[in-house]
Parts: sequence; structure tokens; C-alpha cells
Amino acid sequence: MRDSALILLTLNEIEGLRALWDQLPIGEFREVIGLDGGSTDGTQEFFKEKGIPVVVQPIRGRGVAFRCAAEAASSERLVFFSPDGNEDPADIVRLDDCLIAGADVAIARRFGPGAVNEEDGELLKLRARVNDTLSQVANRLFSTGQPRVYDTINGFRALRRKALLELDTTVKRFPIEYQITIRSLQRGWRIDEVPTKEGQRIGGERKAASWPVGVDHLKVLLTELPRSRLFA
Ligand SMILES: Nc1nc2c(ncn2[C@@H]2O[C@H](COP(=O)(O)OP(=O)(O)OP(=O)(O)O)[C@@H](O)[C@H]2O)c(=O)[nH]1
Ligand SMILES: [Mg+2]
Repeated sequence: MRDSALILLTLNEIEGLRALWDQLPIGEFREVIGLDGGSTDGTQEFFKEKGIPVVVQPIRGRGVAFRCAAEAASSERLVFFSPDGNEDPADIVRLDDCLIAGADVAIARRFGPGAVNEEDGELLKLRARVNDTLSQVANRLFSTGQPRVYDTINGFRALRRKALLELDTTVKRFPIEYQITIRSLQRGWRIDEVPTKEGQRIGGERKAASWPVGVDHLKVLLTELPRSRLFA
């Protein structure tokens, strides 16, 4: 049994949750928490049926969810998984293994050698290029000499509870992951990545509209800029 917490991040993901449930390594984790953004589609009831404690956020947003998880969990290692079909359940234990091996943060990367990204079609390829650019900029501005981080914004990741609290994050919505990666780079922390295969969404609806979320990432970049190498 792993002395870690598996955090399932959901906002109306009943279809994905049902489809993926049997692939999740529930029994391997000492602690499993359904961290819910206020689902009304039966997601919360599903967790309860399975005997999984549910934490419902006071306000929506993935950033809020990360901070609620750090408060609610008692384990020192946290693995965040979103059961919407994009993330491969087989990587859950791999991410935890990176932390066990000494990483401060572990990210499932959709880019770089051996990785597969779901983005197909012109608009989605553009989205992949934007993601890649955001990562290159983050490495250039904030790295303190760590190996390149290919996927600075992916939500499928693990980190130490203490590290998450220490980062003192402020982002409320989607770009929380970008802020976490930037602040971890800037502190010189060890960031491991495991190549992943991103799958297609299973049912439900996307909550991250591309353009507004893209702009939100740029805002995070601007907020963090004073801590960058440009001002060192
Ligand atoms: N707890 C919590 N989870 C959220 C919140 N917003 C989104 N999520 C979950 O975060 C995951 C990622 O959101 P998506 O809408 O799939 O974003 P995305 O992966 O960029 O978009 P797709 O490519 O369409 O899947 C999903 O499992 C959502 O249910 C929130 O406010 N709170
Ligand atoms: Mg998704």
C-alpha cells in the first residue's frame, strides 16, 4: 500500500468516472479523495457509493481544488488525476514513484520523446503549439538549471503536500499547474516527467475553453515575471 493520496478532480465527469473506475489503482493508495467542483450529474453520489470521501469546493476552479486537496489530505504525497479520458490511469503509480525516488514534482508529459498528444486537426495542433511555447518560455525564464520540462501546464501530476503548501499558489482556475511549475522551477526543485499518451475525452463537457484559458496562462506568466531570471 502506498502512503500517498490519490486525488480525483471532478466537475460533472460521471461518464468518464464510470468508464475508468475499474482501471484506477484505488486499493493501492492509503487515501483516496473525490475533490469535486460542485457536480450535479451524479459524480458525488458515485463516489459515495464507492465509499470514497468527497470534498466539495466552496468555489469552483482547479486552483481552488488543488489547495482544498492539500488541506483535506493527510498523506505527504498527492497524485492528481482527472477522470475525463485524457489521462492514462497506468501513469498514476508512475508519478507517485517519481516522488518516492526523490522528485518534488512529477508531471505526465504529452510532449517530447515517447509522448503522444491527443491534439489532432488544425485548431488542436495550434493548441499544442501554444502549450509548447508556454513551456519553452517558462523554462527559459524560470529554470535554475534543471533538465527541460516539456509539459509545464499538464494537470496530470503529483507533488508533495508540503511543497504545494509552500508554493503559496494564488491561481483560482485552470492555469494553477503553470503557476506550480513556474514556482517549482524558480526554487530549483526537482521536476520529473513521465511520457504519457493523452486520450480523448469520454462524455461530459470540456470546462477549459481554449482562448480564455490561453489568456489566463499569459496572465500567470506576467504575475510571475518579477521572480524570473530577467529580474534576478
Ligand atoms: N475539482 C474540480 N475539477 C475541475 C474543475 N474544473 C474542471 N475540473 C476537472 O478537471 C479536468 C480537466 O478539465 P477539462 O474540462 O477536461 O479540461 P481540458 O482537459 O483542458 O479539456 P478537454 O481537452 O476537453 O478534456 C476534468 O476532470 C474536470 O472535471 C473544478 O472547478 N474543480
Ligand atoms: Mg480534459
